[in-house]
Amino acid sequence: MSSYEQFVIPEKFRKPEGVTGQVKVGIAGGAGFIGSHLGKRLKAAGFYVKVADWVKNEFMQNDEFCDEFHLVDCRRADACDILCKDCLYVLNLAADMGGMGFIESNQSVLMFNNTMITFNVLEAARKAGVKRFFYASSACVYNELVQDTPENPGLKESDAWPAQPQDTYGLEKLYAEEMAKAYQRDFDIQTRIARFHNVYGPHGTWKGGREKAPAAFCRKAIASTGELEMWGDGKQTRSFIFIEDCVDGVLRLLFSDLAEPINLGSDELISMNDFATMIMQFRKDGPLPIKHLEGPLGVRGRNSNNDFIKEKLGWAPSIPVKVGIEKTYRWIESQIEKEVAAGAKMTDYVSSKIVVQSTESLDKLNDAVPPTNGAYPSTNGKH
Ligand code: NAD
Ligand code: GDC
Repeated sequence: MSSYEQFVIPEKFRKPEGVTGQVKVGIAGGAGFIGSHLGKRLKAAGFYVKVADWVKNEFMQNDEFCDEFHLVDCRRADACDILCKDCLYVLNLAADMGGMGFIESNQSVLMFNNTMITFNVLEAARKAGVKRFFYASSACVYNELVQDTPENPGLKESDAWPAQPQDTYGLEKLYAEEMAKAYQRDFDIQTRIARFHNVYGPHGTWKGGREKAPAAFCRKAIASTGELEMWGDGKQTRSFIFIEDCVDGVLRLLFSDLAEPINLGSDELISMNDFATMIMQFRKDGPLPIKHLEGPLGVRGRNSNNDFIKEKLGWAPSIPVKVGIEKTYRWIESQIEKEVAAGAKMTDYVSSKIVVQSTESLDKLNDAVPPTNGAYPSTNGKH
């Protein structure tokens, strides 16, 4: 089955017996990249979408992806109660997250923040009587020892245990998976867990340090002139899933019977050198030489094994990376054009930053408003 055939949510979930009016769905982190795409899709399917996030979406008005927006901090139980009230389904997409320029240099703060979010959203969902719960896990849960060569044959779901994730980001995700599984065993709540493998597409973070390789390479390919900078020797490998496949997969999983964590990733393995060269084909004057720099590298090779998702859902992501990355490139090009017209310089975009850890978000835990000065750089200070 092609991923271009969008999943249609079965009527029994859109119009369940005994529910009058629109079914309410809550999305924690719903102003973020994946959350806002999901909100848009759920709204179009007829759901009433509630979003809780501590920032506003940078690229869309609230009414494009939700019916109700709560500017709140999901590390707080009271904020999660507001989100989950009257919802039949809740999706937790909130996390203090980013690519290699963020997760390796922010280990303590992100672990505290994400643990608080994990606890509070799930417990608020139980208290509110939510029936189905989705948790956004990550390929970062996998044991680093099975990712130490570029020729990764594909991580199977069982490779997560025995556990040795590389960073605290992955360890927290693994713990959160176990918490969601325990809630399902013990309480009247169905939990669904997907391990995302590097999701990319329009509206994703593309600058500031939290962006991942797809957006970073597009941005650099557009702005660079002599050489394109890259962390590492470029022989490290990954697979990348386009946002449309990701949204489709989340909905297929949420409304399925599959209660075990599954991979939601592409199995199209590519080296960073080949990926950057593919992206540079979109430049008017062709590819540039690559300049290899020291930087945070992550694992040596990571790929998704999709046997389990094919067996259980009869579907797997299939949008070729070349197709998705061109759409992403054109979108980033339009963002850069806008910023340059407003006074930015092309040279601002040729290097990637590493986000330095700050305790600002910890110090503001009990404040009514989220931190504003760069603890969450993707907002550009807008709240
Ligand atoms: P994102 O940063 O665009 O979205 C996360 C959202 O969570 C942001 O809007 C952010 O403001 C919000 N958030 C963070 N802390 C919050 C808090 N305390 N209270 C309220 N809102 C808060 O990232 P994304 O790419 O959309 O990722 C969504 C989820 O998927 C995250 O859980 C992430 O860890 C997971 N994931 C993403 C990828 C990927 O490649 N994008 C890969 C693996 C896992
Ligand atoms: O950041 P990322 O896409 O995350 O990096 C992929 C590879 O690209 C790394 O080896 C990195 O060093 C290299 N790279 C080279 N230049 C650059 O300018 C750059 N920016 C970035 N970001 N990378 C560059 C991610 C996690 C996510 C998420 C997914 C799940 O790890 O960071 O939070 O959970 O995994 O798959 P990646 O794929 O290592």
